[in-house]
Amino acid sequence: MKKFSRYLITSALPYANGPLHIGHLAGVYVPSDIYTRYLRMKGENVISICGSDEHGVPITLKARNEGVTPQEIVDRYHSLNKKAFEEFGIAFDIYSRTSNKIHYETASDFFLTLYKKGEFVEKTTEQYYDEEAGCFLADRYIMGTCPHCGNENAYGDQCEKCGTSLSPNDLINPHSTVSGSKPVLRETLHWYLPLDRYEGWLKEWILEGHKEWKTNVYGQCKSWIDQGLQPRAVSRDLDWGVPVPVEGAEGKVLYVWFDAPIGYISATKELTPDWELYWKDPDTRMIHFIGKDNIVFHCIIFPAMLKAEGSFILPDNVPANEFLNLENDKISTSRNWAVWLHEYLEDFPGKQDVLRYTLCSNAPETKDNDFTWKDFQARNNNELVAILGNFVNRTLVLTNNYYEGRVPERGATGETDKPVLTEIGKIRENVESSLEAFRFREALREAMNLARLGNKYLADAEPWKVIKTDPERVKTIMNISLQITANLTIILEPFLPFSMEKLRSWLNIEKIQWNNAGRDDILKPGHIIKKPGLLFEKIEDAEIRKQIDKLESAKKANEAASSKLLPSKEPVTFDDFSRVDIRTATILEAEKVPKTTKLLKLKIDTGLDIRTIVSGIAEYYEPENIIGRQISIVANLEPRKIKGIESKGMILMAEDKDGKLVMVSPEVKVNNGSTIK
Ligand code: B3M
Ligand code: ZN
Repeated sequence: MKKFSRYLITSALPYANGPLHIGHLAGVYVPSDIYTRYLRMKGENVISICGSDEHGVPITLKARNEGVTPQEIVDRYHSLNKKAFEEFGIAFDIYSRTSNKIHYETASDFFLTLYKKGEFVEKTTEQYYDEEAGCFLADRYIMGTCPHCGNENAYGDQCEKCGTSLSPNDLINPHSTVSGSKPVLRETLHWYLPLDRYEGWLKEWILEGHKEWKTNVYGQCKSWIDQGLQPRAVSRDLDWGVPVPVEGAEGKVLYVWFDAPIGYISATKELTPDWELYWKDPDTRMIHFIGKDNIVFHCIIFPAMLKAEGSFILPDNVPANEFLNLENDKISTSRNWAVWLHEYLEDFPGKQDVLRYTLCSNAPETKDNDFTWKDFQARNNNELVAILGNFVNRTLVLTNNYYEGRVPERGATGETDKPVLTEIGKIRENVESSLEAFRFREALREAMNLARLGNKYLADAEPWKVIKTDPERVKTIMNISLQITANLTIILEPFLPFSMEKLRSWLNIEKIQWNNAGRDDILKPGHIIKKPGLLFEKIEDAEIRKQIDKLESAKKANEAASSKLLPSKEPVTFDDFSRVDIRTATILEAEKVPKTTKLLKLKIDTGLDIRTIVSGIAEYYEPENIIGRQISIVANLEPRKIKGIESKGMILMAEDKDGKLVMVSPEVKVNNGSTIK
């Protein structure tokens, strides 16, 4: 692989509209920090960039709900999150924010460069406008009845009940969440990035040029490109964001996903006057650390923006992780189903490395993975305490007891010593190749093999017995064990920075450069070490019970909240009801709708005809499991286009106690087309 002279590491800018949780750390920030620390230990020229993403509708919505300004929201969470990253040792070189002046200037200039080059397509479309509030309505500011499941609180972009992704025009009886009034359609001008024009280049750059990218990343890029890229609007009718810097754009701001990635550039400008070396010199290797939901923005849209601007380098790799679940359920801010970083530190003060270790050991690197408190306890007690902590403690205590802390001379090495000394070098190479391949779970497992090696060596050599008969032999055993301990401070530093800082202080050494890892003479005879403390402490069942109880009460609170039945609707006459034609039908075929996570396309036999229905049930049913199922449908609903597919009718679904949708089916097989009355 090409040798680069410097590294630019970016980590996804978290939205400043809520606290950070373990999913953020596992998906993005622990891997990014491991890789950055590793590069620094190798003496590479590396900068690590991050900051708060402070625009976007979720922030303005939260501000409105709390009756404060968006600035107050982002100020609150910017400082909370910045502090949480610092407390977890996520060692960015800068943690900036996109409400900074330098970002407004940088994003405006970037837009103007593309605008003057004629890179944008200008298009006037009809959007919902609230005449009472005097503003255009972004998707989340419009609510109405979902045409699929009848949920009366569906948003303009999505029905959170059945999961169908919607556009505002789909909603029945839309109303503005700002004034409550019925919005009207008004023309509005926006600027579009013509991604379709970059399809050929993206095919070449990614599908041909970056076959080495992780399969989950490469696969998602390929499916987006193969489906054909569409122009994307880069502006919105909002009053919170970077104003569109051209004449006639009053009341319009840059779309948050246009301005946010430019936040990496503005943060770099803030950090160093040499920012152009990092962003424009082809000898810089740029790596984006993100979660899988950000792949399209970092692999397709932002690179197309950089390509269109023409003077920037492109990302060399984007090792995106999948999602972390918690106790077998999706982490959810709104359901308070999370382990919040600031709360973790209240319950486990000083145990940042235990969480870093667990989240790296279980990282969702190739598929979604699950965090459980039981596993957290096991990782700590059975690995950190019983292997790493035990080996280090014995080595340092015995050195203090036998030699008053002085590193002993090593005598002739025997048959049990030589393979151990060779293995130290091999483990360093294995850790290095895993880190270079962004396989952090594997790298950590390999690094822990060094602690396993030391633990076994000491247990087999039994210096506490041999000391009585062969004290010279014990000097060799302890010297080798001390060299292993010194090696651990190097190869575990990227993963467990707090613990390795402690261990270096007990060994009375400074941080050692990576290229010394594998050596068996780091600690010279006569070097004096200090008395050790405990590197890790056992975590008791009661502490874990407390965490699981916390989650149980969150679940109960959610059930209480979601069990509130929707208020009954206005009465209807029998004539009204009899106009709705509800029938039984059977599912003949089922498949996922591409580029959506919630929609299934079904071919059904209604007894009257064979037709297609698109339904937001992909989160609850696998296509192959519902072929042949008998369902109930509204057969005479006006046909509608959903993601380009004509859907004729609606499946009747009910919500179970966990808020999951289940089919409403006849209790026995009946003829298709049988009227439900
Ligand atoms: N604010 C994070 C998210 O989607 C998003 C990342 C921006 S990185 C430029 O949760
Ligand atoms: Zn719905």
